[in-house]
Amino acid sequence: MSALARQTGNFDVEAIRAQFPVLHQDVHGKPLVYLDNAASTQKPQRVIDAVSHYYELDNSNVHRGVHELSGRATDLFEASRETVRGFINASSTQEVIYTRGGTESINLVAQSWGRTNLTTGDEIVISAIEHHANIVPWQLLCQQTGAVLKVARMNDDGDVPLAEFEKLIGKRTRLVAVTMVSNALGTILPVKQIIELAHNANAICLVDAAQAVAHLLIDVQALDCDFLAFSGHKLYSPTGTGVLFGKRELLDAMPPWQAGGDMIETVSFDGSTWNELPYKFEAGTPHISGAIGLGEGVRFLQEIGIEAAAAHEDELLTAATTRMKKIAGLKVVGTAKHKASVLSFIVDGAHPSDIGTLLNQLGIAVRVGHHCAMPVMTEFGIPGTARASFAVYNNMNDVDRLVEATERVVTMLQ
Ligand code: 7TS
Repeated sequence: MSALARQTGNFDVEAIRAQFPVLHQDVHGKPLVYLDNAASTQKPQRVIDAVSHYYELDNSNVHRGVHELSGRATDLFEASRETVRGFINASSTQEVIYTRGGTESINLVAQSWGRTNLTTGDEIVISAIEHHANIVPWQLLCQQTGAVLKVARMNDDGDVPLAEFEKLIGKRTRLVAVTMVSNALGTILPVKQIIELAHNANAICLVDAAQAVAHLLIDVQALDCDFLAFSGHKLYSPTGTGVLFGKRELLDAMPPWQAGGDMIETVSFDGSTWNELPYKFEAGTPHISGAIGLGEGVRFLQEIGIEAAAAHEDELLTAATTRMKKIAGLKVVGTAKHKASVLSFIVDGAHPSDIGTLLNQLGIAVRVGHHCAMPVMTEFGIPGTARASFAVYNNMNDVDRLVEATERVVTMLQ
């Protein structure tokens, strides 16, 4: 029995691959190796089917109709919310708000909670390895409120030691906003301890789980996070979908941030009152087919088991890292002890975009550039990296192809 089979029971990567139609195609005459999963994962047939089934048979607006189709659409839409609730172990579906994605979830908190609660001199603490989506909304909020942004520094491994947060979190801290997994480096941050530090200082904590949600078990009650944000499209689900989890007492006290249909209880020209949670934060017709697809994407991953998926991805990441490090002139960027899914690298004398372009010619999809984490690149003094990132359907053949192709590309570029 292989090490993987021992670890993960009956995990069968080939059976999983078979569920992803997009993987079975040639690119530039070579079978596609898709390693751009940190940007967006592919979708299994059952997610595609759930979306088309809705359009073929149930298409209608939600929450508004007494007719059959609207009832079915609403049931499917709300069943997905319940699936997501269970997946992150929120205590109620009222704490699960549908958004357009992780970016929108973070902006919602910045604009609704932030503008209501922050004032001049209050501090927001983030880490040096955040995606722009967990930097720029706080910069805007600081401009709007006079709050101050503090950044916990990273070390040469691309890790952010807890001591860096301890240094910064204090009396003036009102919010700590951190990623659970860095998209550029793969670093896993100890969010549970960071949340504890925030709470000890009477601050709240938002976790950006965009990169974590497909790779790490998330239990919002065990973590005790106040907000948690993620996107559906990195979770085997449609683009344009996302979730904001928020603790009920916080959400209850927050004003709506977008206004229109569905989010109201009553409207008159003298004023309006708000709908109950989560609808207070879901103005307008939502992405119904997307939410239905999101529920199916979550069920897909739940059936595999996130621990089994993570063990498989770790095995691929470890094998790929060990072998890539042996290529002369290649340097892995991001060498933290705890990592998930992401292998970022640079090659002496070669620009990352040339590496990506040549790998593409060999049928291999990786991402190149700053990965919307420009401060990370600045800190390392590099323009960007080439980034391979693994999902549950990648296999050892993908690792072999990546390593062989990179060896070839490096020879060509040096
Ligand atoms: N936070 C992290 C850690 C991310 O990796 C991303 C997207 C976001 C937030 C924003 O998610 P969105 O779905 O709203 O765009 N990261 C990437 C990436 O690494 N390559 O493309 C998108």
